[in-house]
Amino acid sequence: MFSKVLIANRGEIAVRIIRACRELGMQTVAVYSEADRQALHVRYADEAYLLGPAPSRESYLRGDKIIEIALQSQAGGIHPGYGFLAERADFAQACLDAGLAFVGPKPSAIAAMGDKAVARSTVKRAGVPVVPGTEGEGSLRDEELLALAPQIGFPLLIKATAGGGGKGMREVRALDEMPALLLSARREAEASFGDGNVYLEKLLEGARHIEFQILADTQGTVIHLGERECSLQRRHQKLLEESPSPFISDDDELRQKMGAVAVRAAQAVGYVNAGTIEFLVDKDKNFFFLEMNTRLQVEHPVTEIITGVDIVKEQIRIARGRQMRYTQEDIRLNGWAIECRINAEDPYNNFLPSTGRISHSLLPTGPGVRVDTGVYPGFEVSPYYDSLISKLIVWGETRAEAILRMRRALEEYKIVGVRTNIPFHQNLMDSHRFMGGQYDTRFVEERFSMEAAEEGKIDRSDISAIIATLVAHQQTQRAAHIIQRGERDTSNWKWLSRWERLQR
Ligand code: MV4
Repeated sequence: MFSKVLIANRGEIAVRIIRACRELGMQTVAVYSEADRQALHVRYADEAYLLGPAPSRESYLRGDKIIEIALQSQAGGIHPGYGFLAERADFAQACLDAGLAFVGPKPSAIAAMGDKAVARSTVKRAGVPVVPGTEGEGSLRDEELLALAPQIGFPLLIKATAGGGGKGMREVRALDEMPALLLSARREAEASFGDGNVYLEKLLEGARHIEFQILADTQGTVIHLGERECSLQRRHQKLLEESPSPFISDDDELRQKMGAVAVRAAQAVGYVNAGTIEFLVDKDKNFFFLEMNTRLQVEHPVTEIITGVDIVKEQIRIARGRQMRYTQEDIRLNGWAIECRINAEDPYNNFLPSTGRISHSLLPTGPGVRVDTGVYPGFEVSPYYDSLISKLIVWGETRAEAILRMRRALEEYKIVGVRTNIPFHQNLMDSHRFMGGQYDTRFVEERFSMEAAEEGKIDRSDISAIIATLVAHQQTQRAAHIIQRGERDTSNWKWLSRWERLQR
């Protein structure tokens, strides 16, 4: 059984994985690019090896070199983190062929879920609801797609079978615009994935993006760890995640139903290790399988915080062939967790990536606060990788307490040297729609602007606290009661207790 793990990643997630290994008493091997000589993950690991030049293609995507380093350093397993090689079935297979454990699912499960059309038909056969669309897994020609489109109905979406991240996705409002959109979708998919194959799905408008965390061991036990609300995103980049989802938080029956379906979807491909089932949920709480992510996700901490399960440690135990330490009945959701992704980017300039040396930094601490970071004062943020520099996660007994705590933590957090999206998160925490949990996947792009948020910011927290209470409960009689009372004292504590009284 292996006791040394190579971490095939960088940044905050590499540090996160090293910490889990350390707690398990396992040795760690880091790999790094020329841009990451001074990186935190290199310092934290027991050993570190240079992969090559900064561009990912020449470093973190060099699966051959990474396997070679694992063998030389006598690591017995490779943890891929997220991104880079995490969802490459060929890499997972190459690890197994070299006699290394891959801390993740089997190559066959990665491949089945990686092809979105195969994933759709596989889970559908297992009784999982999917959005109406084209059936089967082979490639369809334009004439066939054009003939099927009217049966599915408009508006619809063209999606790349190799897809993910919205690449190669096109909205089609009418049949006559479809040939041109098919052409551009195929071109984009070909350029992004080297595969121009596409399929069709009916477009669900104004839906929420809710995902379920799955854990499965090699003995056949599959459990879910509840959901995460991931609708707050911009251009397919998530900005904030929370658990539970405000949309289903009070509906445990729906949660258990979706969770059971998520487990069934994972079982349909013989899934082992940690994974995530993404659903779209419409206003009427109908839910549909969207895709499965066959990796550890950026937002896994919100689930860890409310379940108490260390997902990364559990991943490693599972990869060592151990039985899971939990059954479904052991899993309880306690309180509320929110994660803000802190990116080196300028929210006042179209979220343009920001690079440079971090000269000073002060991390928020104290009760209910966790920061997963890959940087420190003196570190140079380079343009070669994604702009995520840390994740700020808070826990509260209730959603309101978590929001107030996040406000406090964002205020404490100081980073000098690069621009960050912290001001964006601060404005978001003051947004009435966010406070009321009333947002879908279009919210940030269509209804939120930094300028509008900052107009009349004087006295913002008190005013917004009252309005949040009202917005969240505008349909209820009890909310009307509060308006009539017209109380003036609106300190955070009063707001909190009032909101919580209303939510009971
Ligand atoms: C959809 C959809 C609406 N209807 N499918 C976006 C990326 C890819 N993972 C799937 N995506 C979507 N698929 C149907 N049938 C809306 C989206 C979508 C979305 C999904 C999750 C999170 C954010 C999103 C933002 C825009 C569109």
